[in-house]
Parts: sequence; C-alpha cells; structure tokens
Amino acid sequence: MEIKKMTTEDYIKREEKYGAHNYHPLPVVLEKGEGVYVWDVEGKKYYDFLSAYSAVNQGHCHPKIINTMIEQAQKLTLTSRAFYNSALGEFEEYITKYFGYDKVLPMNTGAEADETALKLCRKWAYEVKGVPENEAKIIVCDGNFHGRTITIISMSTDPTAYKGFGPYTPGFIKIPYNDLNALEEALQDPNVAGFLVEPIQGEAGVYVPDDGYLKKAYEMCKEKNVLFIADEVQTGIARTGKLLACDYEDVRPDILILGKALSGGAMPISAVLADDEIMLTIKPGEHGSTFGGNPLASKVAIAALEVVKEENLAENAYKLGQIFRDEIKAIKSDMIEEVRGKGLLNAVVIRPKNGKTAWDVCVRMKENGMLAKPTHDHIIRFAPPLVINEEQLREAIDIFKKTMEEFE
Ligand code: IF1
Repeated sequence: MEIKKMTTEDYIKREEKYGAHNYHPLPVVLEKGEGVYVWDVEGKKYYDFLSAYSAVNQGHCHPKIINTMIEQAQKLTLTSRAFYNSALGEFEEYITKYFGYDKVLPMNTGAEADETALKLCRKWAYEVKGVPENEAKIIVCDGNFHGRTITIISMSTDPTAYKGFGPYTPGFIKIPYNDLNALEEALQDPNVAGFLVEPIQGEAGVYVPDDGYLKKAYEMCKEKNVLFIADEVQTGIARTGKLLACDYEDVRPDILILGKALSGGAMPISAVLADDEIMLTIKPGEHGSTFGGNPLASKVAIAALEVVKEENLAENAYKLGQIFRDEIKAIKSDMIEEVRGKGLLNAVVIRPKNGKTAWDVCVRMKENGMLAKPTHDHIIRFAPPLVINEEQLREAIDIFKKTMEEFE
C-alpha cells in the first residue's frame, strides 16, 4: 500500500474535524523547534515571534531544560502531594531565594496560579485583615487577562471571554487600567482585600502603563492594608527586560504569580509566591492540585530559571527590545500606527489598508518566514524567545519590513 505524506491541509482538516473549535490558528502546522526557530511539516523554517505566548523565553527545546526533563522523567514524575518527594523542596528553596519570598505554592497553569492568589487574598482578608466573612472584594482592571476559569472570566471585561458563561463569581471591583484616581476611589471600601494587576496588559494589546503607576498603586494599597497582587505570568521571567516587570519600579508584590516560562515551555508549571503572613493562612486540605509540585516540574523549573540567569536573558531582552522598537518605528508604512512595549514584549498597531488587516499581515509574514499572531484584529504581538541574538533580530525585522512593503 502506498503511504501518502500528510499535507498541511490534511493536518488542519483533522484538527477541524476532531478538535473543539475554541481557537482560530494561523494556517501553519509545526513539528519541530530549536531556539528561536520552528519548522512546519513541510520543512519550512520560521522565526517564532510568539514564543507560545511567552512560555518559551528560553528558546524551543533548550538542551539544559530538556536534558533535565529526560533525566528526571526516567526517575520519578509524580507522587501527588500525599507524600513528600525529593525534588520539591529543592525547587521551593531555589525559587523563593530567586525571587525573594518566604514561601511558594506550586500549581500548573497560569489560571490555577491566579485562582490560588485570589483564594490566598480572600483567606488573608478574613484571618488577618479582619474583613467580615464572605465580604472580601478584590479590585481588578478593565482589559485584564488572567485565564479561562469561571471565576477568572468573572473579572473580565471582554465579552468574548465571559459572555455565555454566567452566572459569574461575585466579589470583584473593576476599574480602568492605568488610572490611579479610580484606584483611590475603589480603595475606600474597607472590605477591599487585594488589587490584582498585570504590570503590562498582554492580551489587551501590550498596554504599558505610565511610569510610576505600579509604584504609586503599590503605595496606595499599603496605605489601606490591601494586598498588591501582580500577575507576571506573561511579563515575568525576563520577558520585559527585567526579571520581573515590577522590577522597573522597585515594586515587590505581596503576591507574585508566575507561569508560562517557569518551565521554558516544556510542561505547564506555575507558582504563587508570598510571605508567611499570607501563605500560611491556607492550611492542609484547603488547596492543592494532583500535579502541582511534582518532581518532574520541580527539576524542570529549576533548570528553566537557571537558564534565565546563565544566559542573561533579561539583559538581552532589554537591549534587543530597544533595537526592535527603534527599527520598527523607522519603517515607513502608513499601516504602522503605533509601536509599544518593553523588552521583548512588543506590539505593533496595524491600520487596515485596502481591506487588509493585522491577520493578513501575519499570514504574509508567515509566508516570508516569521510567525506572530494578531490580537483584537488590529494589533500584532512580537515576542521572540529571549535567546534571540542581534543578527537574528535584525533578520526578523527585515522580514517584517519586506512584508509591509508588499502591502504598499
Ligand atoms: C490562550 C493572551 C497571552 C496571561 C496572564 C494568566 C494567564 C495568561 C497575564 C493564564 C495566559 C494566554 C493564554 C492563551 C493566550 C494567552 C495570551 F493572548 F491571552 F494574552 F499570553 F498573550 N495571566 N495567557 O497572559 O495562563 O492558564 O493559560 O496557563 O490561548 O488562552 P494559562
């Protein structure tokens, strides 16, 4: 029998037929990755400028991370937390010293880590702050993205995220992002326990708040005995040119939420960091996860964090991010409306032309050997693995430049 090689079209059709339609991917089918590159099933090579939404900051299949993974996978992968395992404590000590917190609570996905932070905040409100039972409120920002669970979409102001999934979890106050007056007003409520914020709003379209916003917001929270909770799932782990985006303003969140690049993309690993006063309000049996803190994840996360330091990824992101924005701003195209971002988390706002939108730009860019994904119709996010070097970055910028010329 003749075996016919599957085409890109075949792969896409199979997913369409058997998979839920909760995504609309670019028409490219990837099968291999290394560093800043990925290859599709037809052997075509691309620059990856999405990095799995900033999960592969360390580059695809980083040898140190993968070797650690293989080694641990052959030894012990999962015990559940019913027993101790020999790797978890090592991870806990490593990550708490790395970020400077008393304790860590390990989970798997970003959404779970956000949920964990919300539970911690509420528990702290009742046991430490003295908020009356079931009255705690948490302030969140319009345009936020923290994941897909029912409680998290209850905080969302994006109908695509929440519509049709009610009833919603109560207890949230929504205020405009980057608006200190609105925060001041919301903080007047004595039952407010926390302020949950992304230091840069990713999904909303890479919105960078004004300088000083995070610092001032933090100080205002302190004044009212309210926890400052930073969702650094996307911005953390060197993406924005510092280890944490909050580092730009010397803000140390009371609760720090990490995910994505905590594993370098090898597996889902997330974590919540806080000091004892907060973390110890959750007692045995009150929270957890079958996979959270598993030995495989523990070893992989240590390796992934080591790579960030060993390869100076924050410094590289800082330096190359500057070059990226300067070069993109210098491109003469009436389709480029705005360039914004920090480090290697950047967005280009696309002005539609002759009916061509950000989606068409991304499809053409794919044909030219570079992958990025539009968000909200008119924004393209550019977030390459942080192991990218200047020569590779400039080559990718040239691909974007050439692509824009094709729309002239
Ligand atoms: C999808 C965006 C990125 C996040 C922040 C928590 C989570 C995320 C700040 C939840 C997840 C993702 C999920 C992904 C798209 C994506 C995304 F476009 F929505 F904004 F990264 F840019 N906090 N972000 O950004 O983490 O549970 O997914 O592990 O397809 O939904 P998760």
